[in-house]
Amino acid sequence: MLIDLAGTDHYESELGGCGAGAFGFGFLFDDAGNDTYQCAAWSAGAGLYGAGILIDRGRQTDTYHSQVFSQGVGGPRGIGILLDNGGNDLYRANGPVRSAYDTSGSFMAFSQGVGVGIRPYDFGGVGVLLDLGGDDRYEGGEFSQGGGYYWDVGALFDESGNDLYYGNRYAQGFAAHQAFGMLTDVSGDDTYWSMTAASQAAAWDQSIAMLFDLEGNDVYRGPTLSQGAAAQQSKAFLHDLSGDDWYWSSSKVAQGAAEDNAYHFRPEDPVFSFGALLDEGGNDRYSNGVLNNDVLLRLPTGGTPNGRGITGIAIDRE
Ligand SMILES: [Ca+2]
Ligand SMILES: [Ca+2]
Ligand SMILES: [Ca+2]
Ligand SMILES: [Ca+2]
Repeated sequence: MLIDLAGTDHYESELGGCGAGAFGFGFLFDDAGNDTYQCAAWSAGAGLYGAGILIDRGRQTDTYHSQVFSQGVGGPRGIGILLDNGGNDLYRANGPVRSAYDTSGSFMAFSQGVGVGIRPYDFGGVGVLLDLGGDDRYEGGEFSQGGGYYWDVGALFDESGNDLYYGNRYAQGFAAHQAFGMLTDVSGDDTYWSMTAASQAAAWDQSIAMLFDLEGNDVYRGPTLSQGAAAQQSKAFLHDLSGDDWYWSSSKVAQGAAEDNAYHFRPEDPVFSFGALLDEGGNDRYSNGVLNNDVLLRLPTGGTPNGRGITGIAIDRE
């Protein structure tokens, strides 16, 4: 355990640091100051076969720099929590660990409120990132910002402020392979920006993913399988409760959509996926043809194999 009560501090580590537990328990508490946490992997509130907790109680600006498996990550049978009490903070986990998909210019993160298992060897744990105030920047690579991968749970909760969420494949409320992931942002005018695939309430392979934004005029900019989109017997839900919002996607498989179900599809006992987007209030714009105070219901066309096709619902209420 490390407890620091004042001053502007700089914490630095490679593998396992800044409140990390591997086959054990690690705890870091910092009470005040503009702090920097430069801890590379399995760090900053990270647990695998154990628990790691990082609490920053001060309301000044803090900087969190990691590479992978950090900033509120629950690895196999682990619990990881990162709690920041306020301030305009920077969370970065975006390189240089190379992409899990060999995507040039993309990096593997598994960070910022993420549960991660070692598929198929062992299931994951619980990873949580809580930020209670300030205009924050979340910069993540693949698998970041409230999500689960392989039998686990991950969540990111941001209480207030005009925040920027930037991620890559599987980000901002995602779940893959029998997992649950959620991103909740209570207030502020927020920007959600993700690239490549599967973001902003995106679920894949018997998983559940959610994104809740309660207040503010928000911008959602996502790739394919995003903004309430599910595939392979999954469920996804994006719920924005107020504000003038803009939903943009590079794909039709977005904004209340579900696609392929080939993984576990049996014609005699078919199980499908479901994607939903619900926006309540405001003057909103959508790239996929949803109108204000209207419902866009998309159903599979006849004869598609494995229940494949863009299916889902988008509801806009004034
Ligand atoms: Ca903050
Ligand atoms: Ca916010
Ligand atoms: Ca909104
Ligand atoms: Ca709205």
